[in-house]
Amino acid sequence: MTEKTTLLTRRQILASGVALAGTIPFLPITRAAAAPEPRTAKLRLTAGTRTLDVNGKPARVFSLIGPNGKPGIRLSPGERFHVDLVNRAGISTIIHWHGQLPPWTQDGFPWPQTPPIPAGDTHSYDYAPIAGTFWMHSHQGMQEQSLMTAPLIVHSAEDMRADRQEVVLVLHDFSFRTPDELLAGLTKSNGSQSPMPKSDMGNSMNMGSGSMGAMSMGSGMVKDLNDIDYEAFLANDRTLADPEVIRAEPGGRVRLRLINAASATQFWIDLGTLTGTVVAADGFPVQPVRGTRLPLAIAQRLDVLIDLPGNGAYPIFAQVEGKRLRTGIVLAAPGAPVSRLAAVAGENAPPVDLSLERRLEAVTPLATRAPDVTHRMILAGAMAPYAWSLNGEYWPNVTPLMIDTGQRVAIEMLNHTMMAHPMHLHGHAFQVVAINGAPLAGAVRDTVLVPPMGSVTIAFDADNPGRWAFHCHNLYHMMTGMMTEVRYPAII
Ligand SMILES: [Cu+2]
Repeated sequence: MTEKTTLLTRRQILASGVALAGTIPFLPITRAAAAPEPRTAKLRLTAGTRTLDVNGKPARVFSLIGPNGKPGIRLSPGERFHVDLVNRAGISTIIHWHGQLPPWTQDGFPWPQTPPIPAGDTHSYDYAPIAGTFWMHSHQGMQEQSLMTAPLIVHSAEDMRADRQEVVLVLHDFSFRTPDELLAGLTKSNGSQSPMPKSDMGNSMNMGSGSMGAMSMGSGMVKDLNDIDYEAFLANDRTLADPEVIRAEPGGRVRLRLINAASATQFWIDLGTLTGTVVAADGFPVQPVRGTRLPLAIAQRLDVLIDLPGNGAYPIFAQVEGKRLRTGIVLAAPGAPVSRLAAVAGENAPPVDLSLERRLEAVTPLATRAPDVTHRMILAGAMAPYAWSLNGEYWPNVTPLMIDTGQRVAIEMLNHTMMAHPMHLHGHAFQVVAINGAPLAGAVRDTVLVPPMGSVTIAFDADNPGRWAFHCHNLYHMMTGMMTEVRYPAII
């Protein structure tokens, strides 16, 4: 709670009328810099189960509870990720620290060398984390679909100086059906019997109607959206029927940490009457970009600075692409009345796109260098039969992409499908260097959306030897094949 202390200290100084100029401008900074004393004790993270209330009905889901009894882990500047993961979930599990860059044996992927943790066992992790907004989720079976996810927030020294109230917003898609039922519905060949409204749609040009979740692209092409009709969309585990209300100070300055932890849903963040400033993508700082409606693909994060303009209540919505459905939270001044919010927006949201990606620019880009090796990857697949592939291969029957330590590696991803694919590389932060063939000095991040029939090129330095998963983060695409391995030599 160092941050809170620092924050209050500065606010108290401000409230007392003492000018923060002249002799003491850096008082809070000095305190913040001196305050974090790296803990040597291990933190305890417990994988378990819990019961959520979703629109009045109980739902049994997984949980990841940190040392303070809240979901996930928050680290102070300089603190190591020194964690005992205790498996009380009643089933073997393994947790991936999404976007972090640990040695590969601590990445939380079920390689033969790093098997899942049996029920009842404890496994220890110890690595130097990178600062920013990250998250954690199971990489075992379909546990992530059952909400085995949580925030992983690593504070920087700059965070502690900034005097901003931190608000974490985690998004989920939710169904009372099990992930197995949902997957079976998608892969069932007889679409007319399927509970999935899109299973008969395929990769075709003929539009369905009603809740089909497809959208005209204006040129006669039809883009597929939303494989699954979810029953609820959660913001910090709650729907808009009973949203979380976070009390901000009047004129409050907020750092909103957005995490799309959904299984198969992409959102538009809608700040309503507010304007935010995007300052980080997937945890990595970007040059500031102002905006009110921000696309957030599956597994991505955005840090958005918001200065509340008054003493009112300000909803932060997340609207499902291609639909009117939305979820959200409310930022409200103390005592400000909060009116009931409609869970349905006035019109369908457009498909999540690269409009923001094109504007993002890393604060710390890769050093200028030509790639030593360029891998080309074809993203293929369709709704019927429901199966998705990379370079024609279906996980786990894949040929690893071989890279070598010291190389600058480029991967050109060509999407030959009518769906967008949020592609995530483990163990490396990459820079987005081209969109549809047009060069870009874009964001450094860990997950990028490759739009239907579009292409995105990423580049990174091969500096973390190991076996690394590279996959679509739409979990039903991943489960039906859209995953491969990036591997260094001499790692078996
Ligand atoms: Cu995909």
